[in-house]
Amino acid sequence: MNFMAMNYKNVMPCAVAAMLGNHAADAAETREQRPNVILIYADDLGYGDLECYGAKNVSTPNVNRLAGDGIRFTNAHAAAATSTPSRYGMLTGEYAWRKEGTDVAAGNAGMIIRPEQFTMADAFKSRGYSTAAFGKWHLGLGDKSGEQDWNAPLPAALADLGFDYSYIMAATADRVPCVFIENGMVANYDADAPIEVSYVRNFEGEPTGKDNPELLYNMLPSHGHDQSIVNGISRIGYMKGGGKALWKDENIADSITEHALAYMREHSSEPFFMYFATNDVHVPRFPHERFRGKNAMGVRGDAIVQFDWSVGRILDALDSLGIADNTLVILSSDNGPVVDDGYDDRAKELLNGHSPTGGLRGGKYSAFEGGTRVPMIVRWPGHVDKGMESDVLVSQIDWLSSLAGLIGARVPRGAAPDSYDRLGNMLGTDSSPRPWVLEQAADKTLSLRTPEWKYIEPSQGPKIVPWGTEIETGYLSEPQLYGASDSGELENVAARYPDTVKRMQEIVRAVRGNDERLLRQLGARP
Ligand code: NG6
Ligand code: CA
Repeated sequence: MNFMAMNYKNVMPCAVAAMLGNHAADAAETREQRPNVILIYADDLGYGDLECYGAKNVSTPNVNRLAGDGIRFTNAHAAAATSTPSRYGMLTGEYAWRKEGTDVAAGNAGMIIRPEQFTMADAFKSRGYSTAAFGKWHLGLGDKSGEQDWNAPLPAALADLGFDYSYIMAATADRVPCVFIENGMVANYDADAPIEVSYVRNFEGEPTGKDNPELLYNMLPSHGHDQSIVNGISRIGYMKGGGKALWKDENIADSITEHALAYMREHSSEPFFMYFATNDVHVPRFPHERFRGKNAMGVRGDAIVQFDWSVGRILDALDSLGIADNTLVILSSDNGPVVDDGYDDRAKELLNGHSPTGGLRGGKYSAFEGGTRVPMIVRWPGHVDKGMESDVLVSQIDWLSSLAGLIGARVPRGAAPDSYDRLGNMLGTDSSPRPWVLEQAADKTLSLRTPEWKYIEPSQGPKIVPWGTEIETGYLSEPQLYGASDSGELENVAARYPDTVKRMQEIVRAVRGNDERLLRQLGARP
């Protein structure tokens, strides 16, 4: 199959010609600019969960608008199939499997990216940008796991990673502490309700979902999630206190979005970088009442609509501030979708024919494509053509170096070792695919995808994600190879193409060993 010829569709031929013809000039021009950059990063939003990616039963007009004004990628990948390693890779340009302690983090994990590491935010700061992070963090806070004093400024937080301003959730909505952290301190701190957090034992006299199910007035767990109760929902981990600082689940999207809008208003006259990481559509799905009960798919559908609403608010703000043309917006997701992720929210029963992965096999956690192939949309009016679709192979691991390239930031030697400047792919000026992308499943099994193939290395884990999600892991004790046209990864052809398997294994070995020379020898340097 000729992928090069297929890379750009839905575009008038003259637009394609103009775009390709001006490639060099465009690149030179864009590299001298400092547009605002907004990363809209959804949580657990699947490849098939947006209307413009074929979602059933849900309309996402604001994301449609973004896609209509930019490029919609159909072969974009997160670096990992769960949040912490995916975000770690995206923000540092280093694969998470290279570093210990990057699995799904507890809410009291110490800060996983260390202050001395170079991050995407550092790149923007180095070029005079104002930088900010909103929403889901899930990369630890403070110096040491389990030793934070949540009642005082945390000794290590996002300011140490290049973010001037941050308003974040420490981990996930299903993990304590259930409070927002603003610039390294609990937001709306309530001195009458000091906060204590433990992932080891409960605090005396505090109810839990396990012992006090009668207190779960908002939602019941289906798996795990039976420890501390906040807002009638039990979570992972134990916490005490919080008082007025505790979030209300139905207001999380509003809080995150309003803080982001305030930041945009304040910084509209200087270049800014904003990492806008939504809680939607992660569990517990508890959208605001104004989105509730409207969707055939129940709360999971409502949460997708709420996500779309947040996107709309950001796009509207860009318009009303008059900065839309000078803002590069990237929208994507941290990993693939899951339906039952541990709360009894009827998401599975109510799918009504919708496929969150868009027909891909597996889902969140898994080595199959459903784990890591995600939506990705890029808009930059005047620089990226409108209404494009691209099947060029891209990975979030390259965002750091690509965006650094865009704004002329220098990446220090040794930093972001896995991130390559593929800006041309992102902006649609270069249709040559990355030779491969590497994906990490929940148990760190690696998969390698090239434009023609998908290889999954042998591993020993269970066939199905063990905690009730019903998701196929993709783990098998022998090598798996699927042709790109077999997008459902149904026919393992490894035995038929031993040379291809061997080559893919060599590439994985070269990447694992950080062996640039071998990569070059293999003709596989991105
Ligand atoms: C799992 C949780 C799941 C989710 C996930 C992390 C259970 C049974 N499951 O352990 O609900 O929180 O971790 O999701 O507790 S992620 O998107 O942040 O990686
Ligand atoms: Ca996630």
